[in-house]
Amino acid sequence: MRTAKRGAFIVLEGCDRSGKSSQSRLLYEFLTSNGYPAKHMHFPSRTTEIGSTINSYLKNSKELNDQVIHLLFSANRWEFLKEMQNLLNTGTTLIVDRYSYSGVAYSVAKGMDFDWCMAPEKGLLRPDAVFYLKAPIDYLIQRDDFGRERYEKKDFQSKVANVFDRLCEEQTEFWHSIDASQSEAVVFEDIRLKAMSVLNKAKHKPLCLL
Ligand code: DGP
Ligand code: NA
Ligand code: NA
Repeated sequence: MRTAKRGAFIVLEGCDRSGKSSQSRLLYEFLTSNGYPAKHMHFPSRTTEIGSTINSYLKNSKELNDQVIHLLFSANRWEFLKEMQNLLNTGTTLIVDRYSYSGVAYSVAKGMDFDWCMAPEKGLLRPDAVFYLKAPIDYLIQRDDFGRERYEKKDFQSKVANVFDRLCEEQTEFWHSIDASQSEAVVFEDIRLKAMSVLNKAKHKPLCLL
């Protein structure tokens, strides 16, 4: 694996409506307009065949058992492993909206076993940094469009948040908690500063696996 001048792998995680999509887009735009090669990705990627099944599940037009949908979400990340590896190794920074941690958080929130949920993620790339956009659930559920998809229910989101909180506490080396209840501009300033430091450090570190 080439390690010189590789891109950084940055993940944004958080509950539904925590601002990940806007913030990851802002970061992507900031990097590209400042001359850093970058790509903006989002999981689940609903564009593949697996992704289209996931979409039907999320829109409540298809029922699947908990284990099956868990493995499909994971498979959807595996579909992009080679592409992500190539981009990082050729110097492109990846800004990824959700990743394996959503995989674990949403399934553990259903009562599934943590280690079972993490197992299919083993061997995927490990991010250089996870920015956890954290805000009170009562604040998130007031946001536009909340409640349209399967998981967008208050009690369920609280359970998801508990899993993210636990991951953030356990993986302090690369998880960064961001106060997502601040204005978009303030949140972005926090993310931008942290991201630049991550980009600098990642250049000298080999890519690792989960
Ligand atoms: P989004 O497109 O980011 O709004 O995600 C759609 C929904 O799917 C959202 O409620 C979070 C959930 N989700 C994302 N990734 C996973 C995953 O790997 N497993 C499960 N069970 N849910 C996920
Ligand atoms: Na959503
Ligand atoms: Na999103």
